[in-house]
Amino acid sequence: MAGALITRRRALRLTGSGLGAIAFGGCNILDGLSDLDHPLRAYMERANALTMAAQRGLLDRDALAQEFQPADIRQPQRPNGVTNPQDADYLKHLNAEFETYRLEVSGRVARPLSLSLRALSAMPARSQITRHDCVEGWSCIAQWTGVPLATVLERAGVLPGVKYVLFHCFDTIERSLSGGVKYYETIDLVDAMHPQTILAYGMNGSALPVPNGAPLRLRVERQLGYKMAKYIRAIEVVDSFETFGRGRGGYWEDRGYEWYAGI
Ligand SMILES: Nc1nc2c(c(=O)[nH]1)N[C@H]1C(S)=C(S)[C@@H](COP(=O)(O)O)O[C@H]1N2
Ligand SMILES: [Mo]
Repeated sequence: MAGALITRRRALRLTGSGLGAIAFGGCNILDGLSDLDHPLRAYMERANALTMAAQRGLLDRDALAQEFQPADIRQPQRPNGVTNPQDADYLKHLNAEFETYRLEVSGRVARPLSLSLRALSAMPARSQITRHDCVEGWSCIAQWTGVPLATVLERAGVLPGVKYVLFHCFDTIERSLSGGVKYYETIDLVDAMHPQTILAYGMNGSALPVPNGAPLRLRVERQLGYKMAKYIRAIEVVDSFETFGRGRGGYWEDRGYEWYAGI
């Protein structure tokens, strides 16, 4: 997979420099445009810059996050945000050692799913040692093991044209008289299908601990920590996230953070 990505990167980069050569390397069609101030030339330069920018955008979204070695894991993953959900449905599953847990997959899919942890761990697994960057300014390297989100979405059969994957979490992050706000997050299909985007049930060789999101948490390695929903209850494939929460695509996004938290 990495090989294919690299080949694609190289192909795109070559295409980019090829365009540059045509536009600025004295190609015939530009012979009459040697005047640097010619408006058509300025237009073409701008068009080329746009093409390059679009390609870079593509490259950035497809590229793999850096992976590390076991020796790089120097400290436990620092728990952050909610670390001990007290929600009744969560506690029920926790007390049953998550035997009763089912990941619900619904929304714009051909086949809604209800997957036990056993079913999830019977699917092809991926492990990766990556760095978690929190917006608060700390990082931790840990090993994450889980099932690629792409595998689950392929099993559910995402309908054509859908844009986002919404993660509903068990934990109430903010309490209020009306019952409180539960954590939620969204990512787009590009990140959802990325090979390093996994639903993790393992961390540093053990079952995912409760403070880090047991039984299931998202890893979306090209973005900041707040995108990585812990305590995932359900996944919903949606065309828009405007009707959820305050409409910005996540608990923290609703409070001013960027929706795309690229690193
Ligand atoms: N459900 C849920 N997911 C969450 C949070 C949370 O409070 N609740 N906090 C987020 C933030 S800000 C970070 S940095 C990471 C923390 O993951 P960790 O506890 O494994 O370090 O989880 C993210 N996902
Ligand atoms: Mo964070």
